[in-house]
Amino acid sequence: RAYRVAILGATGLVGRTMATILEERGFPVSELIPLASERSRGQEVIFNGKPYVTQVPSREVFKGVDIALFSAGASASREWAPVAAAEGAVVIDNSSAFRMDPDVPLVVPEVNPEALFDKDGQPEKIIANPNCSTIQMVVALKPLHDRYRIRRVVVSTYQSVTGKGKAGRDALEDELSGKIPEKFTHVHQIAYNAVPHIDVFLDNGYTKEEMKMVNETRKIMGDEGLSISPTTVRIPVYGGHGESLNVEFEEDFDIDELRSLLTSSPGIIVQDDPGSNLYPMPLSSYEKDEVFIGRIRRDYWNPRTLNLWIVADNLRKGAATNAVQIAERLLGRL
Ligand code: 11C
Repeated sequence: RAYRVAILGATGLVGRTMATILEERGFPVSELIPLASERSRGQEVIFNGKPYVTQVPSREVFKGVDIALFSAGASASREWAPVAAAEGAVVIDNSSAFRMDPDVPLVVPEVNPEALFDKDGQPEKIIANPNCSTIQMVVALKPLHDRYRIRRVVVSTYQSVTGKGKAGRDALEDELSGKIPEKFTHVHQIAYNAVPHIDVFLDNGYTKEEMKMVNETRKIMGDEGLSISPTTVRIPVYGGHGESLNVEFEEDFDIDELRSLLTSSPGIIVQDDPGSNLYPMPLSSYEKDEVFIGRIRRDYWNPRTLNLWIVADNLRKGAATNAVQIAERLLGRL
């Protein structure tokens, strides 16, 4: 059977990538229903070679929708997810609106696919898609935690401007071409710069982006005791987010065994050959669906501790691909 799939936020960078990925993966779509705000009404989304005209969301348009992929920000999700779910759709929501709601599963299919279904085996009505910087980190941490028990993670991110959507990408292009705006999209000039400030600061001195990495990781990994210490930084690149991790384990590890464990884990491609200058980079992960891992090495000072470098396309595995992979897990269960 084929499914009626709505995309809310269909004209944004993530929304358009969702349509591309549904098409690339041959997801069985009988009808695509692109939705966006009044500002984008009438814009077209091309799917399987056909143009689909964007409509504004309403209760009516969700009638008969099987799967609704949302990526239009938290307030649109708060307004429309309950409506779409009441009309019978399963909502896969890429915003932060429901991620920490104890009744809503927060899912990365390689890590906790079992959370997608209730105790009767039925899909939950609203499923949250995690933040991009969380997704790529948990794909890497899951096999390591299962085998060696993680005690603490120190992570620094190098995040693409596309994390802030089209506006974030345009800001970099404008600044590089010499247009300096009255108000910077990335708080400060991002061209030729690195800004250790993503989303707003909280009272504890961390940013909201950093606390997403803490709280979402604990929820997805099902371990509230995990200690994660992040610093998130915006850098002037496209293509993907990079993350440098220092991971301390309870157990000893053999580095060759650990490397094979990562190599054989789902969703991961190990690119780690310093002799031939091979390691993951944003440009080489661009438009790929996997999480790339390299620079795998034991901490020089602490033997139970590992350093590694992780890169993934933030619009794909960090957002759209993860959402479509969730939808794929629901096939045959709707
Ligand atoms: C960024 N990680 O790079 C953010 C974008 O909670 O889904 C995604 C925000 C989110 O700015």
